[in-house]
Amino acid sequence: MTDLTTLKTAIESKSAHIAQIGLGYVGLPVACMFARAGFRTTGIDVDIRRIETLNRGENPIEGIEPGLAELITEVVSARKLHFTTNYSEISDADVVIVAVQTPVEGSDHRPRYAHMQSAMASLGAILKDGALVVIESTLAPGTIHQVIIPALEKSTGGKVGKRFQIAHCPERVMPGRLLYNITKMDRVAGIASPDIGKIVVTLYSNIVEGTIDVTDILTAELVKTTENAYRDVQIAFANEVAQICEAVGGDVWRVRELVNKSPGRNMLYPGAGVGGHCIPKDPWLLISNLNGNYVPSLIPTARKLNRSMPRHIVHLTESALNEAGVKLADAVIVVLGYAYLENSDDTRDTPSQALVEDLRRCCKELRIQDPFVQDYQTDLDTALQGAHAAVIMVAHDLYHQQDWTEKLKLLQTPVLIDGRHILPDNFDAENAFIRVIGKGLPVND
Ligand code: SAJ
Repeated sequence: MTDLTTLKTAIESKSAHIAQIGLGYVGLPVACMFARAGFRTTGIDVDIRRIETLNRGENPIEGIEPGLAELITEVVSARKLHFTTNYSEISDADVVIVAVQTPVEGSDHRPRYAHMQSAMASLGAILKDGALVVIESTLAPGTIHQVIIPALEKSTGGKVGKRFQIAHCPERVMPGRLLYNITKMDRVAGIASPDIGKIVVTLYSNIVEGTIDVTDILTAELVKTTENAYRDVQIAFANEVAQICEAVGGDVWRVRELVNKSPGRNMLYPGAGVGGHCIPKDPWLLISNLNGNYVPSLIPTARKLNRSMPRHIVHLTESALNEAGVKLADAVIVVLGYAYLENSDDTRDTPSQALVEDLRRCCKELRIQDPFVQDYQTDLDTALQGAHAAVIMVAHDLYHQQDWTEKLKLLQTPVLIDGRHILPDNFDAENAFIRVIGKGLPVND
């Protein structure tokens, strides 16, 4: 039985064996950083191809991740970090960090914890007595106590606080800044007792330069889901004001600029939609475990408004095509941008998917161009050549760099829908049919 003193000493002396379950955007950099800090570390994942890639010292994560590829090579060649699919290789782990996905699926937007429960069953069967289990995955409030602890008590046959210790340290990563965010951002540590808190702070101080804010487990679950629900509501507000401006002939970009001069205002950017692995999911996690004690309105409404933005872009496209004398059904349309975020290849929950599915049903031909997404890296001019309309869905640098007056000459009809305010405000729209999100057409007085 490892008592807390033994565990604390093992972590302080770096003799502790750390296991990382889940080697995605969160788990992989965390495992590498603990290995670089000097801990013997073992990474576990169910994806054998990912394990083989990693054991060759190669980086399986797409996109631009400064420092990650080099770090993987460094710690694997120093034999500080080993990857496996076999849970028996972590039966002597003193600390087990868990970062497996917690998706929200179906029309009810309920969380699906199958991956997590499977991991807890496999882990509990081999978990070392007294080991510390740290859940980094984003969880609906109450999940540690209602799902994780019961699953681990069942698979270990023991009790939390005795057979094993538990903590919840949600991550704040962002594609493109994985290592930077883990290192620099403050980290919330949800713990069950002050003694565990001291141990968790000692552990994470090896990789986190930011402040480690110790709190109770429920608060940690609430903070993570709330911070992303907050962002989703903020973006929804910007999207609503954009549509108000369109309706009255205003310019939301000028409105936002001046609103944000008012103290305490920080209106975010309207756009063609909200994608990614966090923002679309976490608001649903936050409100998924209320047991009828409260019926939320703002958060689900914001979610639905943001999910409606791709359809709004379809309406703008149809409006501009009609003005140009082209029916949607006869139109060849180019969608510019399929990633969910600028200058990224990450397409998880991308707004472009909903737009593409909508347009494919009602236009003659659909083309997709994205400089970062493997399947769509066609040359921009080739993609534009002969089309009736171009629809900008992502603010990739490539699209900012174009002379759109020239590019429009490649199209059969000069129709451009700007879903991310790429066009300069002084863009000469002479003889072109332009729609910019949040910029209304002149309203007849
Ligand atoms: N978006 C807008 N308007 C905005 C900001 C974003 O439409 O003003 C859209 C983006 O185009 C994208 C989606 O929302 O489709 C999400 O963008 P994001 O900037 O929030 O990027 P994410 O999804 O990588 O968010 C992550 C989150 N971090 C974690 O969950 C740990 C989020 O909490 C952070 O605020 C964000 O990174 C960040 O900016 O660091």
